[in-house]
Amino acid sequence: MTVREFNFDGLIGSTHNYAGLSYGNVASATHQHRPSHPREAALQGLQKMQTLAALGCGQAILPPLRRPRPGFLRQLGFVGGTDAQLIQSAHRVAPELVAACYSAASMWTANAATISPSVDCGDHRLHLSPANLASTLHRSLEADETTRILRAIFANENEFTVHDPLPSAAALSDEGAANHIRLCDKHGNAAIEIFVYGSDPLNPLAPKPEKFPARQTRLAAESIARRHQLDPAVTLHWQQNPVAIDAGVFHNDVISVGNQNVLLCHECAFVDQTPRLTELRSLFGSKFDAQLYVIEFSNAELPLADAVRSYLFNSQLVTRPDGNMTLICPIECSEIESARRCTERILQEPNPVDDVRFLNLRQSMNNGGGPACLRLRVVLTESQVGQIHPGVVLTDRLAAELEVWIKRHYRETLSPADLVDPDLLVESWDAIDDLSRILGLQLVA
Ligand code: SUG
Repeated sequence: MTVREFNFDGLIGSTHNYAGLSYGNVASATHQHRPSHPREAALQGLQKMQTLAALGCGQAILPPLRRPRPGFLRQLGFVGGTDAQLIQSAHRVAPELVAACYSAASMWTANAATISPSVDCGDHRLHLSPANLASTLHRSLEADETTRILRAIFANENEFTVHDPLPSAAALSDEGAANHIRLCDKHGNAAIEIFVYGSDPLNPLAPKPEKFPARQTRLAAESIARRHQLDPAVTLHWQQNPVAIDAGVFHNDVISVGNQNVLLCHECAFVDQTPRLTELRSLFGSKFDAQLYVIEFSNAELPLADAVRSYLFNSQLVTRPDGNMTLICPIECSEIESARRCTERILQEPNPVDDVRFLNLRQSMNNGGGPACLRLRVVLTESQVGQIHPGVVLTDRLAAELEVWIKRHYRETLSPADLVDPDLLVESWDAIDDLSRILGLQLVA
């Protein structure tokens, strides 16, 4: 069957700012309260999408959520005649709550949902489980809106099932595809799906991080695999190494990345890594007539701190139409010596990766979001491609329109104090109204 992998990138929203809301995310804490550059951020993200499209990869966008979301402040008991007054009064008491209602974090669409292509699923529909993002307050506000948008884009119920997010409970905390790896020989064949969890609330004896929170639970991952009707024989649940979480690896996609028959990982990625990888090799060998390339990096080659600073494993690994692979790295990987050497090793060793690109995504990186955070992978059959909402597929024309839209609506600079500026609210909502028109998609509930 002809299939195509699409990357749905988050179009970076006009309220992109550094509020330091994500405990355990080192970059977010480091850049807290610094001015951000929303226009530059969005153009950097668009540039990445265009690079992928030029490589021949399927490229689409997920729109930013409408921010601010003053209804959240009202739910928490704040009052104000107008939304601007409400925001100002809440800001006097709790600026971090105002930052949460202004957050543009939906840009990191690797956390929007977990996707299982139809070929992996018992009912042969493509399953999407929007993430509840229950472990951080600002991101938990994304789940209902993301679900609505995914239902509008993947509307055909004969082809797609968009589930509700899992109940928003600590034991079911789910961060989406950032903790999910799909390995196979070809995208069109049923794959091995690996779910990586950070904590196992039903097993008090499981190892735990000591410093930072584990965001993904085993119970959430198992529930998603069940809903997606995955074959248990090729569905693996691995635990993320708590040492990595304590070093700032808040999602698995900061310590490993897989695509088809290639898995890049740090030696500190998983609990019991050696037996896990042995099990994977044997499963892959029994299922596919293709070689699995596991490229593991030692702590000596790439200290954990450098893995987190460079975001090497948050590179996007994509298959080009010629069958070989390109690694889209953050530019930091070319600047940090250890990470740069790792990219050289990948190119030197025999494996399908023959091209490495370094992209400047610093505005997103400063909040802990690299190339792979900014995209949600969706493997679609030819007929499913025709069923998604066409307005979100990136064409040259849409890219040009988005560039004009960004330049028209986005500020150059945003400081934390600007979040109480009533003009920012109006500007941000106008931008979303205009985007609804460009995409032909109703973005306001
Ligand atoms: O959830 N940052 C995001 C970054 C998400 C990265 N995604 C993946 N690894 N897939 C997060 O921590 C920062 C928000 C702030 O500080 O304002 C933030 O939410």
